[in-house]
Parts: sequence; structure tokens; C-alpha cells
Amino acid sequence: TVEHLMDGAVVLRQFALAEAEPLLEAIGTVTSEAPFRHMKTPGGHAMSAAMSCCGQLGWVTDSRGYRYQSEDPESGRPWPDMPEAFRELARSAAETAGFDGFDPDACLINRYQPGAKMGLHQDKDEDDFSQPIVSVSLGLPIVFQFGGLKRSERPIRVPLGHGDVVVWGGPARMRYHGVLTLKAGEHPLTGGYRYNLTFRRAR
Ligand code: MD3
Ligand code: FE
Repeated sequence: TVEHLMDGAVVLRQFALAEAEPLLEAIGTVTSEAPFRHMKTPGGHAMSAAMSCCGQLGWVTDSRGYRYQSEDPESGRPWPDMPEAFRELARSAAETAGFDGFDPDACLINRYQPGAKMGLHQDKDEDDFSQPIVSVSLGLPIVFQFGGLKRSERPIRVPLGHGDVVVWGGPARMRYHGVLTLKAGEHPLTGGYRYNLTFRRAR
């Protein structure tokens, strides 16, 4: 079912459900090469979600700022290839939402443990804001916050569960967004964690 959240934002409930096990296995392969780490914000705070990346470019944050780069700063090596199952899921979700030909060059993998959250922010480190972003939720549920084009606008709350895919494009692309604190729980496939894949065209 295609659920319209707001102009440009489409929720595909359980779109990734049938692929969840291969996706999680692929997360394991990627993170055996580029392990999850808590990156530091430019202000010096550790992000509460652990992150890794795959694809041509990875999103990083450190004392120098936020950016995309082709090497994992921990190893100096290229990020792992984007698994074919990732690329195909992102492409088909985007197409279902009306974005044909989405070809992501970056996938950020966020891993939330209980207590982890992500404050309201905009994604603006990409070159072309006409390209959508596709996000895939796996494991424990979380409450997503979806705000406006200014931080001051009060966000709406949207629960996101295992297998849900959201495509953010058009007028939704620059909206402030974040997630509330993950509550402790147990998921049969992910244990005490929530994973989120975000697919972007960075360049
Ligand atoms: C709406 N991640 O990594 S995914 C992020 O659950 C990020 O890990 C959250 O925000 C997470 O940047 C939310 C949903 C999402 C991702 C990108 C967006 C929503 C978005 C970009 C524009 C608007
Ligand atoms: Fe974001």
C-alpha cells in the first residue's frame, strides 16, 4: 500500500519485508569490512546511532564537518560495494513512488541501540536535491519526526516498523526530520537493534 505522508513523501509499508533477511545478511557483510562506529559531530559530540556506509561514497562527520567521501576514514580504504539487493530495493521503491531511474551512489547504514536517537536535521550534503532519498527500516520500531522547512515548525510523528520503506522527494526532500529515542525491545531478526538504510545520490 502506498501511503502519502505529505507532499513528496510516500510510505511503502512492509515493502522490504520479504527481503529483510538477505538485507540484514548484507549489512553483516558490509560491516565486517567497514565496522559500525559512533562518528563525532563537528561540535565534538558522538552520534548516538552507530554508522557505516557502502557504495561509491559514504557520509562522514568529524571535527572538520559533514561530507561525502569515497574512503572509510577508519581504514583509508574505499567503502564496501553497495550490495545488489540494496541497489535493487532502492530503485524499485523509488519507482513505486514515481521516481524512475533512481541510481544511488551512497548508502548510509544507521544502527540504533536503546537510548539512541537522531535530532531534527536537514539532509543537505548532496549535490542535487531533485533526487529523492529512500529509507528502509529493519528490526525494532521507532517514531519518526517529520517537520517543515524551518526547525521551528512542529513535526508530525510517524511510527516506522520492520520492512517499512519511505521515499522522500520533491517538496519533502528538504524537510527537517529525525527519530525519537529507541525503546528497548527484542526483534526476532535484529535482537535489540533497529537498522536504517538511507540511499542517496550524493553527486
Ligand atoms: C526526510 N536517518 O540518516 S530515515 C539520516 O531513521 C536520517 O536513521 C533517520 O535522517 C533514521 O539522515 C531517518 C528517514 C529520512 C531520511 C532522509 C530524509 C527522512 C528524510 C531526507 C529528507 C527528508
Ligand atoms: Fe536525515
